[in-house]
Formats: sequence, C-alpha cells, structure tokens
Amino acid sequence: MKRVLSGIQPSGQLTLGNYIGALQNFVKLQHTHECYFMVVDLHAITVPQDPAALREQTESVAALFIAAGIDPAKANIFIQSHVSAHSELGWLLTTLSYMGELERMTQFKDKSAGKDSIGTGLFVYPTLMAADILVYNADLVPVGDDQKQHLELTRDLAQRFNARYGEYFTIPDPYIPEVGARIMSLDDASKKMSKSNPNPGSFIALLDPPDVIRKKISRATTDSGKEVRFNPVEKPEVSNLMSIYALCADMTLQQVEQKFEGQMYGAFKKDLAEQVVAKLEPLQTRYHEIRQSGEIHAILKQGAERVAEVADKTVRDVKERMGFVLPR
Ligand code: AQP
Repeated sequence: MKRVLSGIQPSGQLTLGNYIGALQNFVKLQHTHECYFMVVDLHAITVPQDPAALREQTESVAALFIAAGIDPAKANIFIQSHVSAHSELGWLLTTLSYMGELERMTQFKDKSAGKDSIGTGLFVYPTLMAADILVYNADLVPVGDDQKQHLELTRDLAQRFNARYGEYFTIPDPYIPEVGARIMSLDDASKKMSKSNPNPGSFIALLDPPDVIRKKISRATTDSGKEVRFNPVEKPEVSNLMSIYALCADMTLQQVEQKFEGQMYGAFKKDLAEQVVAKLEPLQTRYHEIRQSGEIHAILKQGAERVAEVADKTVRDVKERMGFVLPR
C-alpha cells in the first residue's frame, strides 16, 4: 500500500470547503492507502494564534476527522506537535534549503505582502512541511494548486539530501483526487472559502447550527440575474452555490440546473440550505458524541505513539548520515 500524508491547520473552524476538498477524500483514501492524517498545529502558529482558541480548535479538528468518517483503526490520526521528530527533521532540512528558493514561494509572498514585520516561521514553513512528508517517506501527498510549489521544494530537498548523503528519502508525488472541487467564499467567489477569513458570513463552518447555515446561505452574494445556471465565468457566485448543492445532494450540476429551471435564486437558496443542513447533521451529532466522551485524547495518543516509531527512526537515520554522534 502506498503511503499518503496530509494535514489540516487548526487555524479556525473547519469549513465546508475543508470537508469537500480534504476530509471527504481522506475518508476514501483510508481504504486503499496507508494514511497519515494530522492536525498541523506547528503550521498554524506561523501566524499569531490565541492559545485558548488554538487548543480548542486543535481538539475540534481531530474530532472532526473522526466524525467525518476517518477510522483510527485504519488511518493514523495524530497531532503534529505530539511527534517531535517533525520539528527536528524540519531544522535539519532547513539547513539544506536556500534563502532564494524560500523567497520564491508564492504563498509566502502572498501572506507577507504589505506587512511591516513578517514572522520567520512563515518564511521557513515549507521546510517544516517537507519534514512532515519525508519523516514518513510518504509516496503521495494530496495537494491543491497553492501547495504544489511546496511539494516541489520537498522533492528538491529530498533529492539534495540523497545526492549529498546517499539515497534515503522517497521522492513524493502529488496526489490529485478524482473529485476535487474548490469551494469559494460566500461573499466573494474569486476567493476560496477559508476558515481564517475574518468574516464568518464568508464560510459555512462544519459545526454551524442549522439556523446559522440558513442565514449564511440566504445572505450569500449572487449576481443580478435570475437563472440558476452553471457558468463559473459569467455567474461565479451561483455556480459556486450549485457546486455545493451538487456535492451535498449527490447530484450532477446538470441535474441541479434541471431541478431549478424556471425558479428564482430565493427558492434555490432555501433548498440548498436544507441540503447542507441535512448533509452536516450526522457529522455534527457524531462530533458532539466524540467530544463529550473524551475518547479523542486516547485516540490521538495512540496515533502519535504509532507514527513516532517511523518518524524517530527517520530522524536517527538522517542524523547518522549527516555525521551526528548518536547516543549509545
Ligand atoms: N475552499 C476550499 N475548497 C476545497 N478545498 C479546500 N481546502 C481548504 N479550503 C478549501 C482544503 O482543506 C485542506 C486544509 O488545509 P489547511 O488547513 O492546511 O489550509 P488551507 O488550505 O489554507 O485551508 P483554509 O481553510 O483556507 O485555511 P486558512 O484560512 O487557515 O489558510 C487542504 O487540503 C485544502 O486543499
């Protein structure tokens, strides 16, 4: 079985975008791959986080992994900071990286644009991401467009290490999911739906209560036209809502178009809200059960202990190859 690795930052409440773009695929992958799914708290702190919120969000993301259907008996679920090998390999790989290649990262350029002071963590974050992947010698990494460049850097660092110290790291490949939809923001269809967007009306959180979901969808931006027609160029907002409908109701876009032929946006939005509410209801019920039971801590502890065996061995091997004296 090929090894797949992916992570989600606890930088806010998970959104419908995270569910459709990441969690749903994780659930499928666990049946066909050896999976490593983690809550990447060390990445979240590359921008300031409130400690209490970070703690709550980290537990919440982990519980949502399970509520979404990831089975801890099938996939490794853990918190990145519970496995110290990530940070250690991150530093070792940082020393192999060059300023120039990190400066070229478009995500760094975007996130630092117009800021007076830019955190060093944001700058070196791609080398930590490389460590996350290489510490397990993962074969495949599900990546969106914005992460492709970071995976390229990971491959470069792995090849650089192998050339300098002898073949060791697996060179990871991007994994392109069969159904990959990018869900856009409810207030601006040119931006992706993001959990850290300061406007909560821009996203549907997986844990939003039904009335909040109804309100957010009823207020979602639409064009001044009337037809419920899929055309991402001319009607990006309605097309985004149609994608959400199709994914929640398990229909094709054509079926959604036919269903709402001759109907106004208001009727479409009302029905859409009910589809989203129905889709999220079982996940929310399961989530609250998991949080109340407290079982998440034992699952995360077990997950971290299991993966640490692989990760610690990698760090030991890498240090040995680089010339460190290992404790005897
Ligand atoms: N809008 C989206 N549509 C589809 N997939 C999405 N993902 C995120 N937003 C959408 C996928 O969710 C995973 C989470 O990745 P992340 O937490 O590392 O950060 P991100 O991609 O930057 O997600 P957010 O929600 O936008 O977080 P913030 O606001 O903190 O930057 C990834 O697999 C991503 O593709």
